[in-house]
Amino acid sequence: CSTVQVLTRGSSISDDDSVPWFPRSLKDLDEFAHRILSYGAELDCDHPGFTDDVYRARRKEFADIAYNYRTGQPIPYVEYTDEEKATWRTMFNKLVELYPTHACKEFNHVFPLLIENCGYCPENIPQLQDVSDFLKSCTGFTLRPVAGLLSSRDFLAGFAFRVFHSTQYIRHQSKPLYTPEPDVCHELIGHAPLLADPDFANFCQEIGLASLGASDEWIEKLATLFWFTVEFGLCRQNNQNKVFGAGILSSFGELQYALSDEPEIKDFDADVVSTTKYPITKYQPVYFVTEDFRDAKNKLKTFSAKIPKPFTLYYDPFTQGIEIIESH
Ligand code: NLE
Ligand code: FE2
Repeated sequence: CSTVQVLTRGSSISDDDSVPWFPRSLKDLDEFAHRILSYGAELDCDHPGFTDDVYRARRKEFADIAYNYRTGQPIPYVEYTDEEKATWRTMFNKLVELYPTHACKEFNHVFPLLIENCGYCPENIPQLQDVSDFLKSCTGFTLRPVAGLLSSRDFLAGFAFRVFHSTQYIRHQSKPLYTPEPDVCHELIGHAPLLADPDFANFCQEIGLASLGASDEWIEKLATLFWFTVEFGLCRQNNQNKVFGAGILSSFGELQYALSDEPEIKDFDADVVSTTKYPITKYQPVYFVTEDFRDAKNKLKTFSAKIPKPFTLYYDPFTQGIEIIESH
């Protein structure tokens, strides 16, 4: 390869259509709004809200906010009902009992800042826009409302831009302590705190960048790595396992279980992790432990260097866009 062409945004990457489309600017993320996956059959029959008409109607209101949202707009404030606030309260009060002993130190460092700056408390469900503003001032991460599950490809692509797609609806009141779906509790309690940590934010963006233009097969591997880190990761601190995965941190039941003797705990090896199968509607049978977020990021970088792509790309923080260098 002797010539190198720097492509401007909007031009095509290559004539080779084997490279899947990917967003190159924040505005391109608007393309995802309507691409929500319907719940899998597994989730349907399990979902306690599925036969509750009031709950379903409420979910539609939230879906409409997300469908209509466009880059640059403020995320609409939502008035949560008393019932919704009660669900949050139950969950919040239970979880905060466990954080000092179960959560990683970075999480415990940020959590009080969210209480101070974003209205986190048992009585109040924080607003996405307030949390987004706070994260932006810490690491440049912002939140974007989403109606439900995105494909792994779309969800991971957001991270390349330090954008986290967040649901705004809350889980059904009948099951406050575990739900298989993401909801506002999972996003704001599980994910938001660590998105304010610089090393964690770098790790997340690294996965996002690795995913851009990758084949379906590699996207699945990256989504699995994401699952076992950002969603269900453990790390070692002072010779003890601590939790940093959001899926654990937002579930009182799984938080206790994850640090008990029941699950299998393995050291993190990206090649092994990326091909490990996992269930989505019950506690995880196996968790992987990394040393810290930098260690995780280095392992991920080594792994993603193997992803075949006919170009290299980098993120330009001034334009918040992706620049591409194509080799011929
Ligand atoms: N099981 C988690 C919870 O109950 O908060 C949600 C996991 C979403 C991947
Ligand atoms: Fe999540």
